[in-house]
Amino acid sequence: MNKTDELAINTIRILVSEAVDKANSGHPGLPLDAAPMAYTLWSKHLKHNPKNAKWPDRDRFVLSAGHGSMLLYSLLHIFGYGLTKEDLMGFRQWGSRTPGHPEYGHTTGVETTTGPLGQGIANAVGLALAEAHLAAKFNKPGYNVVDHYTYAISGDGCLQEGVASEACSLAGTLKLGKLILFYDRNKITIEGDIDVAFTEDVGKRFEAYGWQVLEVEDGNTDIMAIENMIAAAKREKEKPSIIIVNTQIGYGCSAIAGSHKCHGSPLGAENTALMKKELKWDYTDGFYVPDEVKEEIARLQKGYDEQEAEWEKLFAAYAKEYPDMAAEWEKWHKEIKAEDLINDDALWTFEKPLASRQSSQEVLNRLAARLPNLIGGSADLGPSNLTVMKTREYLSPENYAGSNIHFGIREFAMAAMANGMALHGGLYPYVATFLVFVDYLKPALRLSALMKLPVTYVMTHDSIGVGEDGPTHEPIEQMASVRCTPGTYLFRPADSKETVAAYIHALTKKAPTVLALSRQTLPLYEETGKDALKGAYILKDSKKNVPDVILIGTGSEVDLCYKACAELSAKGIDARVVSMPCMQLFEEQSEAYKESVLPKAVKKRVAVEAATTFGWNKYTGDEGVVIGLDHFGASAPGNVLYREFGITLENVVSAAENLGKH
Ligand SMILES: Cc1ncc(C[n+]2csc(CCOP(=O)(O)OP(=O)(O)O)c2C)c(N)n1
Repeated sequence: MNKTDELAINTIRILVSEAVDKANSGHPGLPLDAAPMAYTLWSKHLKHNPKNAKWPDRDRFVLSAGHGSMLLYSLLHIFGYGLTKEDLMGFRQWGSRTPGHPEYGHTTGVETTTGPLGQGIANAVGLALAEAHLAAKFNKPGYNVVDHYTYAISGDGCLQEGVASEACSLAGTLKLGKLILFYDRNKITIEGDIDVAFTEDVGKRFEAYGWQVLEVEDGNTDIMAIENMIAAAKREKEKPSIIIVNTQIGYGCSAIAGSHKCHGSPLGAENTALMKKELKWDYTDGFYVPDEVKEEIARLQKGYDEQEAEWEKLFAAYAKEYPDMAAEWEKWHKEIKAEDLINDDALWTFEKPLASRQSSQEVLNRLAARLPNLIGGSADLGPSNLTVMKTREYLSPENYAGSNIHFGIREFAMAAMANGMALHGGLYPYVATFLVFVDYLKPALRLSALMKLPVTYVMTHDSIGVGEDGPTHEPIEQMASVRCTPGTYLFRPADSKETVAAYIHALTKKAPTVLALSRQTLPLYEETGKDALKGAYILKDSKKNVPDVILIGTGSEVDLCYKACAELSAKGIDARVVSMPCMQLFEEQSEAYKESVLPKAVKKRVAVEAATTFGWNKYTGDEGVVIGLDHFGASAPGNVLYREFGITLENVVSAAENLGKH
């Protein structure tokens, strides 16, 4: 091992153990053993520029084993991403830029939020897919303006997670040759040796997925082997590569090396001192980066500057020769403006009632004609979710320019990949499945929210209206669970125009949006429209200034409220109908607006939604009533289920009539 490389690797090891010791919390084990592979990658292969962390053609690096965050923070520190010694000293503390697990948007140079094991790998697959798609769209002979690799480091844990298997299987099928995964095989997880729960041959598994499998015998010291394997991975153009790097957890400190005890506990002053001695670390200052390492990084930085300048030159020549393409590039890399879509009348025009999944299909296709960077698909339910963009081709290894994606039946990976595609930049991804299966992808939806990514979740078959497929396919608690996820919006449109509003919101809010869409036909109301972008609004007002009763509905149940309003009127009860397609958005409106829609003085309120009543009390109060479903559904025609479970016009009318009588 070259002396400077060795010193840099040991610098990382010492920074890791000092920071974890200082925080008295964290995971030193994996960073100590993965320092050689990470430093070798960063110093010898990674195309990046610490001075411009957002350079579009940089290689992407994902630390999927997010608990090893100090490894990433140490790299960001020594490579000059602006993370200071003080930041490292504040590891895991309130307000620091070095939280327990890497957080996208919080720390410059962190490409994705990781920590929930396995998802980082799926993000990396999404990043690599985005690269392949953009390269196919934009590159011209002699002008590879999109040409970068995606690297990820995972441990044993990530590779035990199902989401990694789902994503890697698809990556093999899609032949994502520029995806390179390091498997830090230290054979230790929290409960001890992996043999107690993980004895499969990972290499053979990946071979079966269609990956190139490479191995480094001694990842603790053999930098040359690591470097050579990265080069071999880069040479393979068709298959993604996994580099199995055999390591010893906690390498560098003999007192703890190889033991699960160093996975997630500080080494402590004594062992850190021992490690310094064993690594011949003579410096007395804490959190110290030796001059030789600084000089080496300064030398590398020159190369980074040149690399980016070359790309800028290449892009300028490209823009000259292909001005239309350069203009297109600009368009793809700009945020979508809500106003442009809100004022686009053609987007809002519909002729006849449709199921909201059909409205969604129509809107998606109208948007596809306007937004070239929409990309997405379904987890094998395209014909049911109606999520195919008709004028676009399917993406395949033969045609990365396609933008309809067959995700296969892999909901979790689909959503985590969409996060990766959104993170890449240049693309607006959407994913689709049945609403009931939101549970299969929920952890990725949570990370879309945490990272504020505008991923669109098109979730159809939104209620017992599904009918004959029965309770396994009928969502009950799903909408409530999405609604209570911070930073996440659930839109349940009542008709086609509300579906337009839902899409506009989804594409222009820095957050994920779940569209809950019906299988069955919904009315097309005259009164619906742009007000849906306020989350809730008066669809049909009472004659009096202060209504006798307010009926609140979402999606298919707005129809019941609308009809009930007429019946109540005939009985002399003056009702207001409020359509509430998105609770979370309504919550963001001004107090005055909220009061104008739901005046506090009106206590007689009925909410109707064919799902759990959980959460509705907020809008109906102690004196109101919620008509919903606090049990599972059943297998029968949808209209029979609505009748049998009492979600009927008759019940809405009588609930409204009886309010205040008891
Ligand atoms: C989805 C998920 N489940 C559980 C955890 C808790 N957890 C954190 S690290 C870890 C073990 C990881 O083992 P490995 O990847 O081998 O890392 P190493 O022991 O080498 O640090 C577990 C179970 C998590 N972070 N994410």
